[in-house]
Formats: sequence, structure tokens, C-alpha cells
Amino acid sequence: MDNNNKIEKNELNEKGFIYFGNLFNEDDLKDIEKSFLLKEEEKQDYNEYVDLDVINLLTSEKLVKKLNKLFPKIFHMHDVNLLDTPLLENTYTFHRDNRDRRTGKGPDWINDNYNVYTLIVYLTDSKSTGISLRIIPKSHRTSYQKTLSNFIRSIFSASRNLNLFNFFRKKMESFISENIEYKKGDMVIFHANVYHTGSINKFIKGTRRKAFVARFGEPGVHMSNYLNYILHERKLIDKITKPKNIDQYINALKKKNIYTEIPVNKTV
Ligand SMILES: O=C(O)CCC(=O)C(=O)O
Ligand SMILES: [Fe+2]
Repeated sequence: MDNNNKIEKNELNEKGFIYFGNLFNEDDLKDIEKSFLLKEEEKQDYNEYVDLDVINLLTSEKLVKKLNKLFPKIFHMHDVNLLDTPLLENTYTFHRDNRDRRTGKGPDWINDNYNVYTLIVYLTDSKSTGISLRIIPKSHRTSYQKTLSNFIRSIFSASRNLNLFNFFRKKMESFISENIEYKKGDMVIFHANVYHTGSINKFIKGTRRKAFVARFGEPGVHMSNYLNYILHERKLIDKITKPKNIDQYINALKKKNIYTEIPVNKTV
């Protein structure tokens, strides 16, 4: 690993996230934009795993090369989605993407090296939608449990839906988290167990953030735990095993050495 990659990996491990501006250009993203339209049209019938444009971005040279610079051995967690759901004021709250949400409780916390990652490529500009990403630095560590930040976060969470609290909620979220403004084509990678949320900075009626979200993991206990969680507890398994033409998805991953066996049954 060269020096620059070491610095980036260090930043990711220290803070829990890393940001890459301007990774994809208009041309790289034009096909995936069509997929968002297709998803809107097909609604629940839409399936990311058989959409060639999703597969192409997921296994694109740019993305895989960037990942491999940080992680010599990394696999796709069979968890990819086009995020375009509206975000509602006063209701969004910090969450983790891993299974064991409570700090220090459960197998995800048996060590502090949580190595399953969320990767987001944004398709919208945060300034034009008024919606950014907020991340609580270092919240992927077990030591986060006993911090003032975690206490404030729990109040932030409990005051969900209380309109009266909106002013204080905004104060709380800016006190505990880093605001990440992004442009189309930017990418963020974070430990899946870091607290984060889409956040409304300026309410602009009808705007939505659009993002390509995928998860990757390094081999080990966290990876198996995540696969079980996403495929069996969150029930993504049918979406992957039912389609007849799923081979193009599997083969594309294999070609880039980011394929890991799909556990058809729950293993842990
Ligand atoms: O709203 C965002 O920008 C983040 C989305 C997110 O947290 C997720 O898809 O897990
Ligand atoms: Fe998330």
C-alpha cells in the first residue's frame, strides 16, 4: 500500500469515514440515472441485481480500483440499492447500517475493527436539494458509548417527531456530527457501524437526494454476520436468488474478485 493510501485508510479508521470528491463524471453516471427512472416506473418490481447499469457501476474500474487501494481483499456484501426515498423534516435520525445497533452489544462489537463498509456515490448536489449527509466521527468505536456525544444523540433520537424541538435538534446535530456537503459524482465510504443520517439543512419542497449505496466487507466474522443480517434478517435473499438471469451479476463480481459466496441459509 503506498503512502497516500495508508493516510486515507488511517483517516477512515480513525474518524470512521472518508470522502472522495469528484470521483465520477457526468459520463460515468448517465446510465445509472436512467436506472433511477426505471426504478420509479417499476416500483416494487424493480430489482437492482438484474439491472445491468447497476452491475456496471458496482463493478466499474474506477470504483473497484479505488476500493482495492484501500482494501487489498474486499468483497461485495450483496447489498446494493438506489436510494431515492424522500427525507422528512424532524423524523430523520442517526442510525447505523450494521446489525448490532447498540454500542458494545452483540457480535459486531467483539472487537474494534469493524470491517464492513458502506459506500455511497451521490447523484445529486446537497446544495441544490438542501439535503446533506451527517456523520458522527469516531462513533464506530466501543468507547463511543460513554461519550457526551452519545448522550446528546440519544436525546436527538428521542425527540423525533416533536416539532417544538426542531431548533434544539438542529443545534444538537451540528454539535455532535460533521456535515458533509456533496456534489454529484462524489463518494463517501464509512464503517457501517458509524452513526450517520441524511440531514435537511434547508427545506426545499419536493427535493430528494439520490444515491447509489453499496456495502463491502473484508473477510472475517463481521462479514459473515453482515451477510446473514442483510440476506436473511432483512430478507434480501429472494431478490438475489429468484431471478433467472442473476448470473450476469455474479459473474461480473467474480471477474473483479469481489464476489463472496451467497449464504443461501442463515449460518450464524
Ligand atoms: O441519506 C443519506 O445520504 C444516507 C443514506 C443512508 O444512510 C443509507 O442508505 O444507509
Ligand atoms: Fe445508513
